[in-house]
Formats: sequence, C-alpha cells, structure tokens
Amino acid sequence: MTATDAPGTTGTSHAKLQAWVDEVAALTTPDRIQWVTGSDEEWTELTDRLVEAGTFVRLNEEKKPNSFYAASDPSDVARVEDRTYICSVDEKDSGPTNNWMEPEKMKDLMRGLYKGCMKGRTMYVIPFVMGHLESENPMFGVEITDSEYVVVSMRVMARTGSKVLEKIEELGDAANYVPALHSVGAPLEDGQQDVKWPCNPEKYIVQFPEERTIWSFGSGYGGNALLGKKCYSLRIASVMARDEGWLAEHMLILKLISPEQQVYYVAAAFPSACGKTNLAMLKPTIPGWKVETLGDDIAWMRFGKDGRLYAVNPEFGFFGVAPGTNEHTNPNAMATINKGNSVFTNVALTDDGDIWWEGLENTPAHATSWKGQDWTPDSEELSSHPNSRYCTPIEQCDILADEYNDPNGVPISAILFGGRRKTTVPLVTEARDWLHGTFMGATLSSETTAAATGAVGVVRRDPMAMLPFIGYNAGDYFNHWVNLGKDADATKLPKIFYVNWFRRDDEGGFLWPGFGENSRVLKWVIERIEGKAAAVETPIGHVPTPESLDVDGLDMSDADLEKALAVDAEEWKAEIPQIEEWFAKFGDQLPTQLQVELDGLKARLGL
Ligand code: SAT
Ligand code: MN
Repeated sequence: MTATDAPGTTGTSHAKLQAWVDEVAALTTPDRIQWVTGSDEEWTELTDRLVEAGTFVRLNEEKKPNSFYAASDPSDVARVEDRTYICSVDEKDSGPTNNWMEPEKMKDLMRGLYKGCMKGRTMYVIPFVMGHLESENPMFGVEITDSEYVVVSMRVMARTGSKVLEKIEELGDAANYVPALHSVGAPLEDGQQDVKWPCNPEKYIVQFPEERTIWSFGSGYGGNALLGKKCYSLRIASVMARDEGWLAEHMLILKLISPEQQVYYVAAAFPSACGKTNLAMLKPTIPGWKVETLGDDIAWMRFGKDGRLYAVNPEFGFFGVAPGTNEHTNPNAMATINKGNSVFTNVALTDDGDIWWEGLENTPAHATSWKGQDWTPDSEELSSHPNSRYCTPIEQCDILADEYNDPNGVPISAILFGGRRKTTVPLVTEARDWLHGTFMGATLSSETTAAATGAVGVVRRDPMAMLPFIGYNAGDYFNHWVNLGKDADATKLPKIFYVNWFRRDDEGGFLWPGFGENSRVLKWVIERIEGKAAAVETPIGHVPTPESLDVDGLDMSDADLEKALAVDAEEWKAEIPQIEEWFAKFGDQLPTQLQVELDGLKARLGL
C-alpha cells in the first residue's frame, strides 16, 4: 500500500489543500487518514480510543462529566523554547530573540524526521479557524497530526471541523489557511505496542513566516502541538499583523463594569503562568464592580472605523495552569471545569476518579501523582507538574461576556503589561503616553516560570510578554508598536499601565494580596482614564498616591501599601544597565524613540 491510498474518511474538493494532505501522507506514511468533522460521535470515538490506549483515564461522571485525565511522558511537559525556530528567509528577520536556521536546510532536516513517522498511526486532518468563521476575513488553518490527544484538545481550543472545511471549499483559492504539520514522531512497527504518551526526544517547533507555515515534530505538549495556539495565533499572526497594521498579542481580554454600569474593556499581557487566566476571570472584592471575561491568553487587535483599537480572542477554550487554581484564586475557572468536557494533563488522579493539584481544596489522603506514583500529603514530591494544565471550553464560563461572539471585537480602553518581580517594579504605574507605554512593554521583565523548560525564577526581559512568541525581528516588532501609535489618534488609543502583583517584603512574603483584590488596581486604572484618580509623577511614570487606591476593607498595613507602591531610585538605577544590555542586542534595529525614552528615564533618575 502506498501512503496516499491509505484508507480514510473523505478528503476535500479544495485541490490545493488535498494536494498538501496527499504530499504529507506520502512522506509520513500513516495507516489511515481521518478528516476531523467535529461531531459528537467523533469526540466519543476519539476519547474512547484514547482511554483504550491508556493515554486517557475517564473521570468520575458525577464529578467531571465527559472529562479525561492524561499524564505525559515526564520529558514532554512544557514549551521547548530552545527547540523553537523562526525560519525566515533572511536571518536578520528572526533575530535577535529567536532561533534561526535557513528554511530549506530546516525543511531537509525535518523531512528526514517526518519520513515514515506516522507509520502504524492515523493521520488526522483538522480544519480550524482562529477567531470567528463569520468574520470578514476568517483566519483559517489546517492542522495535520498523528495524535488523538491533539485532535481532542484542538476541538476544545479552536473552532474546528466540517463547517470550517465547507467554508474553505466555498472560498476556494481565496481562502487563506495556514498549513500546520504536527507529528509526535513515534512510528509503530508492525505489531509494536504503543506507549501512553508517544513523543520523540528530538523536538522541533518551526515557523516559516514568509510561507505562513508551521512544522512541529516530537512533542505532544499543548504549546508545541496545538498549532492554532502559540504557533499560529502569535508567531505567524504577529507577522501578518506587522504586514497588515494590527497587533497579535499575548493578552487576556476582560470586560469591567463599574457600579454606575459603565463598561470598559481591558487587555493585559503577562508571561506564561503569571496569572492571566485568574485576572481574566477575576471576582472583584470591591462592591458594585463586575468582571466578565473574553479571553485569557491571546488578543488580536485591529483599528475600527472609529479609530479605536478592537480586540478579539481567537481561541475557543482555556488552556490554564492548574496548580494554584481554587475557589479563592479563581472560582470562575473552577465552575467552568466542573461542568466537564475537559482534559486535565499532568495533574494528580484521586482514588474516586477526580483530579487534584497543589493549591486545590479538599486535599486527598491518597492520589496517583502525574508521574503515576502513589502520592499522599506527606510525599516529598509534588502531586502535579507545576505546568500541569486544564483544557476546557470557553463557552462553559459563566461570566463569558456576550461580546465574545462579536467578530468585530471590543474597544480596548487600557492595556496592562505585567511581570513577576520580587523587587523594583511597583504595583501599578501609568505610562505618560503610547510611546512611553511601548517602552514599558519593550523592557518588561519577569522571573521565569515552569511554562517553558529551563530554570525557574530567573529575571529575564520578556517584551510585551511575547519573548517566545514574536514571529519576526523583535526590534521591528517594537517599531511596529511605535508606528501604530504614531499613526493613530492619540486620544483614542488605549492607556498603557505596568503592573506587578508579585513584589515581596523583606521576609519574602507577597506585599499585595492579589487575585480578587486586583480589582482595586483595575478601579484605579479606570479612574485614571476618567481623570478622577490622583497619582504622583515619578521617574518611571505615574504611580497611585496611597489615598487614591481604594483599600477599603483590605487587611493591609499602610507601610506595606507604601512599599508596594514605592519607586526606589536606587533599585531603578540598578535596572538601567540591564535595560541597556537588553537594548544593545537590537543594534540599529532598535527604534530611536525607545533609546530616547531610555535616555529620558536615566536623566530623571539623575544618571
Ligand atoms: O503551552 S502554552 O504555550 O499553550 C501555554 C503557555 O505557555 O502560555
Ligand atoms: Mn500563554
């Protein structure tokens, strides 16, 4: 049997798409080809297959209906940034923050890996759209994968299936779709027994920006394998956005309703595992304020006819960090996952067929850890990997804003940048203008987390929380931000703020309680926009006076509040060489406007 005669469900009338699928099948030689329809029967068939293979454990129907537990290979638990490449034609277009290889060289290398890599497996073809199928210019993709886990997860995270394929066929050559090829890289010899989590020690996550193509090999983990997410909606989409004058950003989108029923939309960028999902679904502690959510990870922002910046969440689900999520930190996420239809990866499995993780209420007396070992509260090892995830449908979220379904998105009033810093960065700082806000974003720093492999807790610059996701030269990306501001009506641009929920006191404890209390910061942000709240001008921007922040009913000493808001000139002076070193990486690609901002900051610090 040749690969292209592999039995399978029907193909497509779209000649170019069919040709690509045939070409991939000929290279990867799957036993079967299945076009993903998105039907309920298909979900049942796939999840049954995963249960049979041991990849999934079906959870207790009463606790988590139609939900599944999976434990990955211990080596395949996070995005692999050192194996992630932007293979632009010209090396300069990927640098200095991305890995690069000549596109043809990478393709040769990867063709070698893909050759026969789907033997013994089914090759799935997943038509999907990021954003709305009804939008003016639907952002299609087609992912080919040999992983049922990926198919099931993609169904939660993106709009997939026959309806999407029909639209691609209807549009014919006018349909722009991103071909995205994924394999776990674990072919099966005849009669060879599969493992629960097939993957390959050699991994490549590759974007070809000019061709708008994605090739991924060797990993089954979310950000490496669900190619609609980071690979398409950030890396490839950021290139499209540069070319077309919009923004593809690593941002949550929330709707804030004041006691006077005024509505504001806020977008916020934080590095992975720094609380985007919690902020997106925040339950305000201050009376009369309400939050609804639109997205927790990605925002596509385009200018509307009225000159304002409108944001759309291209995703269809939440892929949230599990540990630390509970009824206090994120009651809305808990309610969402408790409705079921979810996949939990690398958490602990309880004896009654439910899931548990560090920080969740009702600690079980015994559970099976993500590594498949007995776990009790006395165990030294964690029950769940720090980057363990829940994957759950966004439409199950009780506080999902109606506007989520509007293909035109919502007009953004404020953009927050934030990182995880023990010192230096105050609770909230308002930028003087868009350019200063761009400088704040470009110099954003955060301590690394478990969301990527590598050391945790190391301070690194993470511009706009996009360091692992900018699909082109980061200097050009800064320039794109600068230019958007230059060309826009300044009065209509979102105001930019820099927040840090993670500042510590001398004993190492958090100064600010965070979570629902962050509504107090959101209130100040809105009052600044309305011209109502006071601020002190500091070398780094406008910081709240202690009186201007609503701390009514908050159990926090004046001294701690002052420390949380403090701008310590010595700490900032120590920050300058790091920023200079960071900017030096960009050479003449750094927009002069940002150098001018840095010079201004230095002058204000008396340097
Ligand atoms: O694994 S993902 O990249 O999708 C999640 C994250 O790290 O933000
Ligand atoms: Mn993310």
